[in-house]
This record gives sequence, structure tokens and C-alpha cells, in this order.
Amino acid sequence: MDILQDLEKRGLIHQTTDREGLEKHLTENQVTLYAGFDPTADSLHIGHLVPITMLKRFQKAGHKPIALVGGGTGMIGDPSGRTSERSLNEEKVVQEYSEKIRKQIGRLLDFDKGENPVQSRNNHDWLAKMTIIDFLRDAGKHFGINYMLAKESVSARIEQGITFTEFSYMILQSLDYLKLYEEENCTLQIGGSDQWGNITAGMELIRRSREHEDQEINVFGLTVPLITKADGTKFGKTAGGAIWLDPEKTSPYEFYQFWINTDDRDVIKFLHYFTFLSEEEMEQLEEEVRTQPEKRVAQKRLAEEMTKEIHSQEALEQAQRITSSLFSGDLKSLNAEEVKQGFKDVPTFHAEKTELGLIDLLVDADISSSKRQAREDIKNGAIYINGERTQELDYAVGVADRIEDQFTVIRRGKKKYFLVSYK
Ligand code: 545
Repeated sequence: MDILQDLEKRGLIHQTTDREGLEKHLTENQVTLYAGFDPTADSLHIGHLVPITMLKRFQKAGHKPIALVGGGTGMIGDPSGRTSERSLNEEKVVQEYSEKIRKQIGRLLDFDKGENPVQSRNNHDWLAKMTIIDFLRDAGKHFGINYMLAKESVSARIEQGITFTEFSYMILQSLDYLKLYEEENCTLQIGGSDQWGNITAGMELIRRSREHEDQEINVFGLTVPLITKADGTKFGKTAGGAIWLDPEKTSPYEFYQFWINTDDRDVIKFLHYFTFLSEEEMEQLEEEVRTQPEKRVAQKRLAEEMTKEIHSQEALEQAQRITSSLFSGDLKSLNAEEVKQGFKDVPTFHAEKTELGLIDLLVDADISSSKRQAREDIKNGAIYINGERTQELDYAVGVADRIEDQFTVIRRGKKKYFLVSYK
């Protein structure tokens, strides 16, 4: 099966330019293609995962992907898909983010490895050098104002307002496509559906600046769909914010949990979008969702694949260990790092490393509302230390109750967790 058919089957194609031409182009050639990422934050989040995996899919199919970091365009700000002007980041910040994003993409895509390695480029290398005269003479002349005004990214902003800076953005992205076309014979740009206008503008610039040559110009664009969820809420956002790919910002456990919580109505679609599982296996999983949804086999498989792919096998095993410990209530097998990940969002009390009476601890840490209540809770068997029930009123919490000398996990009742962290 060819790459476009595979992408189509997975629901990964939103729009393409000249579909038949592209099909032919991809079957007859090893195609160099690119996708761009502006350093607007210090990490990618799962909203950027589809284009990243798309580069991998093309690579697996034998083509040559380039991941472009927008060190130049990130200084300007893409108006696409936005309802208001962006605030500009300092140059230093943009540079710092560029480096982080490049490294992150490198980890995800294994730069420069294998036969048709994924390459990386930074558009700061050419955009920053361009003079204002060249920009207006060579690039600007190919862009009619009416053409630019008709682009969704601009027309959607006429009422609210748009500066000349953001208005000009499409020319910069177009210059990148032209540059990569000329230097790398890059003939396909991919991106999310918000990038359609910028991608087609680039194709237009390539055609116009090459008009004088008789050689046929074959360049294409492809966009992936916006990810929607059955319940209508935004994909990738949780109460705690975005799901980042940086393990320091979103722990592998949280990442794993995010996928585990996928709705039955979305899980098969997400398997198609994000994983490399075979059609056969996905059909089996679909059957599982139909016949025994309560087992959440498909969600587990999705979470497994994603955590392994984005983090590592070890991170996955850690996430699974935390998940099952939290489920069974048995916390003794967890190490401090796992406790930290698993209890990131529970109320935390900072204590001295001295022995403390359980009743005092329960009151000081706001676990029980009063000493009287604390005594009741203990007597009723509602208090668990590191997963073990304690009914001793004069119990002293000490060294033996600290996981790697750093944490004590207290549970009150069925599932109300508290963390004691030692200074
Ligand atoms: C810059 C120069 C080029 C080609 C593309 C660009 C970037 C493009 C853009 N893309 C988005 C983006 O988000 C921030 C990522 C890092 C924190 O703004 N003008 O940079 C997103 N993109 C991936 C998908 C997207 C898009 O990186 O295309 O649709 C999200 O899924 O919004 O020469």
C-alpha cells in the first residue's frame, strides 16, 4: 500500500494540492518534504504530534523529511488560527526555545540516522540575513495585496486587527519553502489544517520566482486534520493544562494517564492517528471496545505505544507501576521518583525530618480537621501510611515511614491522598 493510501485510511489527510499529481510524484520519486515548528514555547505538546509522526511515516515509506525550526519566523509570529495578535518574545528567549525544540524533535525523530535520515534546518540561518530591500524587491513583488488579504489567516483578523508584522508572516514561510526547494529539492510541505494558506502561498512563490524557466515545477502541499473529540472538548487540554512532550513539564505517568483516559468513541481514531500498529491489530482492538469496553484494552494499548514512543520503555514501565500501585493501594514497591510523579497533584505537606505523632501530623497537614477528628479517623481504620492501615493512636511517624527518606504517603478513607515531603 502506498503512503497516501495509508494516510487516507488513517484519516490523516485533510487537504492536498493536486491529489493525483502528488500520488504520482510520491510513487515515482524519493521526495524531500518538510514541516515547520515555531519556537513559541520551550516544548512541543501533543497537538504537534501528528505532524511529527507524519514525518516519520514518510521516512518509513522511503522519503526524506526535514524538520524546520522557525528561529526566524518565531521572531515574527504566525497569525494562522489565531484571533488576536501575539506578543513577541525576546530574541534570547526565541533562541533558547529554538534549541530546545530542535533537541526535542531530534530525540523523537533520530536526526541523521539511517539511510534517509530526518534532517533539521533553522530558518533563522537565511531569514535573518535577508535585507529589507531584498525582501521587498524579490519576495514582496510576488505577493498581491488582494491575494494576501484573501488568506484565512488575514481575513479572519481584519475586524480584530492585524499588524504589518503578522500580515507579512506568510511571505517568510513562503521564502522557506522556496529556499528548501532550491537547495534540497524539497517538493512537499506538510502541516496542520491551519497551515494551508501558508503552504499554498509558498507554492505560489516557487512558481512565480521560477516562471522564466521552461522546466515544469512540481511542488505540493498536504495538511492533516484538526483532532476533534466525541465530547466536543479540545484535544490535548486537561484541567492541568496542555500535555507536553517534555517529561519535566508533563511526567511520563501523567502522559500515560492522559491516553488511558481516552473516550471509547475516540480511541480507535487516535490509534490510527498516532500509532504505527497494523490495521489488523487495530481491528482487533476495535472489536474489544465493542464487546468489552470496561476492560479498556484499546486505551491501554494506545497509552503503552505513546509512552514508549515519546518517552521510553523504562518510562512506560514506571508509569504502569505507579498506575497499578495507586489502583491496589500498595505503595511499598514505589521509589521516590515514582511517588513524586504519581502524587504530583495531591496536597503536599512539608515536614521536618523528625519523628512526629500521627495525630499531630494529621492535624498539621490538614488531613483531619481536629485532634478529635484525627483520633476518630485512626480508630475507624480510615488512615493508611504508605498504603498500610494504622489504628495505633500513639503511632510515631518516623524514618521507617519515609520512602527513600523523602516522602510519606497518607491516605484518608478510600482514595483521598496526601503527601508528606521532608525538607
Ligand atoms: C514556520 C516556517 C515554515 C513552516 C512552518 C512554520 C511554522 C508554522 C506554525 N506552525 C505551528 C507551530 O506551533 C508551535 C510549535 C512549537 C511550540 O506556526 N507557521 O509552529 C504548528 N506546527 C505543527 C502543525 C500545526 C501548527 O508546528 O502544522 O498545525 C499544529 O498541529 O499550528 O517554513
